[in-house]
Amino acid sequence: MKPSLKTSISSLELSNPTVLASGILGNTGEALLRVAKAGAGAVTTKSVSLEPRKGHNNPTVIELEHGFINAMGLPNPGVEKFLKEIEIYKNSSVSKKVLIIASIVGDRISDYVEVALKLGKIPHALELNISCPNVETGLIFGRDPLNASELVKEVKANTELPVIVKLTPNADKLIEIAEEVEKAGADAISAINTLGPGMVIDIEAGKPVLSNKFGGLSGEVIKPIAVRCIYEIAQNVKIPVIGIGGISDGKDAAEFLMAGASAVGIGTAVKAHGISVFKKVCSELSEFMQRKRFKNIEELRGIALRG
Ligand code: RRO
Repeated sequence: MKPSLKTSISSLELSNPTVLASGILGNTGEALLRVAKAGAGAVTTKSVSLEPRKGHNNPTVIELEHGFINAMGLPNPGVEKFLKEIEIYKNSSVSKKVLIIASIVGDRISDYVEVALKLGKIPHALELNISCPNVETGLIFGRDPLNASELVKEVKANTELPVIVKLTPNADKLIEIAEEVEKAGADAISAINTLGPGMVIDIEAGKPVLSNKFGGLSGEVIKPIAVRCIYEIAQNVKIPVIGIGGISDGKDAAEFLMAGASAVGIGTAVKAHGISVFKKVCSELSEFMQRKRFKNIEELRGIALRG
C-alpha cells in the first residue's frame, strides 16, 4: 500500500508535507495558485510589511555553484495592497485544500500587530519573519530570546490564526529562542531563513557583486546546517517544525522529517528547477517511505532524534 503523506502543523491539515517557503513566487495570488496547483501542501507569501518597501537596488540575487545569495531587502507593496493578492488566492477553490500562510515582518512589535490585524482571518496562518539577514531590524527579534518572546505574545493576543515563527541560523541562542517562542504561545516554528550574511566579490571589478554588499545564502549549500538546526530545535520544543534549507528531492525531505520536522519548506529549488519540484519531492518521498515500510509521516518524523 502507498504510504500516506498527510501531515499537520498545529491545526493546519496538509495533504503532503511540502510547503512553498516565503520569498519565491509569493508576490501574487496568481503565482501562489500556480504553486498550489503544482502540488504543494501549503504556500507561504513573500514577507509583507505595514508600509510598502522598495527593497535594495539591483543586483539583489546571484546564483552560486550550489545555491544563491540574496539581498532583496524586503521589497513588497505593503499589507493594504497585498491583502488583495491573498483574497485572489482565497477566492479560488484550491485554497480549501492548499492553505495559505502569510509571512509578516516589521521594524517593531506594533508593526507586526498592525499587519496581523489588517490581515484578519483571510490567510490560514501567520508566519512571523524574525530572521531576514538583509535589513538592520530583521534580527532585533531573531537574535534575542526576550524580544522574540514579547513579539509572539503581542501577535498572539491580536490574532485568532495559528502563529508560526521563522527562525534564523544566524543566532547563537537558537535553542533558547525556540524555547521562548514556544512558551510565548507560538503554534509552530519554521527554520531556517538564509544563512549569513555572506559576500561575493567580482574580482574583475574589484567590488562586492550585491549592491547591498552582504546577503543571505540559500540552497543545497546550507542543507547540513539547516538539518542540524531542525534536529536541535525539535529536541527542545514540542510544537511542530517546518524544516527549510536546501530541499530539492525526496531524500532531502526524508532527512528533515527524520530530524524532527513535520513539513518541509521549499524555496530556492523552485527558483532553480521550477514548480514541478513539489510533485517530484512527494513522489520520491513516497517511494522512499514505501521501500523502508513507513506507513505515514508520523512514523518517520524524528526517528534520527531517537536513533
Ligand atoms: O527580502 C529579503 O531580502 C529577504 C528576506 Br525578507 C528574508 O527573510 N530572507 C532573505 O534571505 N531575504
